[in-house]
Amino acid sequence: MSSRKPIQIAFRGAVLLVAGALACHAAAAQTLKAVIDRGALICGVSHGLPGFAIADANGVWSGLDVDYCRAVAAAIFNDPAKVRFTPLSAEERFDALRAGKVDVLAHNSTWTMSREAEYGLVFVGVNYYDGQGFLVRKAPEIASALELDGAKVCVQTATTTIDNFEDYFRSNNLKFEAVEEASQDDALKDYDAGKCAALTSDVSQLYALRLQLSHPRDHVILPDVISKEPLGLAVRQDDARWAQIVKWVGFALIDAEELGVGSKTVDDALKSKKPAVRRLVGAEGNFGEEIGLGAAWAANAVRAVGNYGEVYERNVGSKSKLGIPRGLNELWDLGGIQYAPPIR
Ligand SMILES: N[C@@H](CCC(=O)N[C@@H](CS)C(=O)NCC(=O)O)C(=O)O
Repeated sequence: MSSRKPIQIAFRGAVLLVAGALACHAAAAQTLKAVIDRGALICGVSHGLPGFAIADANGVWSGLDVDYCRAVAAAIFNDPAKVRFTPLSAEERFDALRAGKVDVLAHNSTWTMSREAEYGLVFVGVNYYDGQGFLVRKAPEIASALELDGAKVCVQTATTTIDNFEDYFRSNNLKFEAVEEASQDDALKDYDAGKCAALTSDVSQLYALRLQLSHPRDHVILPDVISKEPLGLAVRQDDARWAQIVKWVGFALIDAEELGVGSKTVDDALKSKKPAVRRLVGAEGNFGEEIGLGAAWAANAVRAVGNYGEVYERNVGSKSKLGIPRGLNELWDLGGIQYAPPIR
């Protein structure tokens, strides 16, 4: 039996508790170090959604989410190839992030309050402002989702999609039957096989999914947008420094577009006399160092993937098969809502 007095034992216990808490905190704040030690960022992405994250036959990934992962890798390593992609289902994505299987989640995920609260994560910006819509077979009698009364609708589970869709039909007093699948592929197959009158999903996904149908031209996306789907990257809540890094890489891509700095002009920008450009590319100030990176963090990210406009156009915009107009994702000073705080 211990001969120590209770007060000594209590003191020792308190010291251990404090030490434990500090150790925990230190461990949590180590994502950047873990990434550097590993020599690669691990990014959780979708299984395969054209425009956002998809691997080709050689295993080379592309997409808007993929480019954000590459931009973070470039900001850290000056090498956009230092990233490993972990495909995750909609159901497993947030648990995988919480469990530390990925450093960042870039999975066409909608920023919602409950996802932050329940999964201990934080969204660090919006890389695509989306909304939910409906894909239907072209038919003169269906011009709006309000005409889908009594319809069977194909939908993927474990998404915001299914909740929005039920809210919309109920609030408009419409009857519906949800044909649910755990994967988007199966929901698409059901729709293509004629099991449903409509497929509902984020509008950007509908553009991508339509291309995979047997006869894409026979289908239209209805004009109704029934929800707000701000899609963004998420990280764990317990590493504020890491959240800052991923957040500011995203902001840098948007600021770069606003300042007219792109993948082809970033080296000229190093010689610019404009203060905001000089701060962005690291010619003035020590913004990169302040978040644990090098001075060229943003210049390296932009050189690797381009500014936000380039990333958008290449993956989902006019230069891609999807051809989605910029719309809400245009910069704030050009009529959209993409807006990044200044680097200063
Ligand atoms: N933005 C919505 C919808 C996301 C969504 O539908 N994701 C699908 C389409 S990529 C997905 O992750 N599918 C992959 C899978 O479940 O395996 C959300 O965050 O819930």
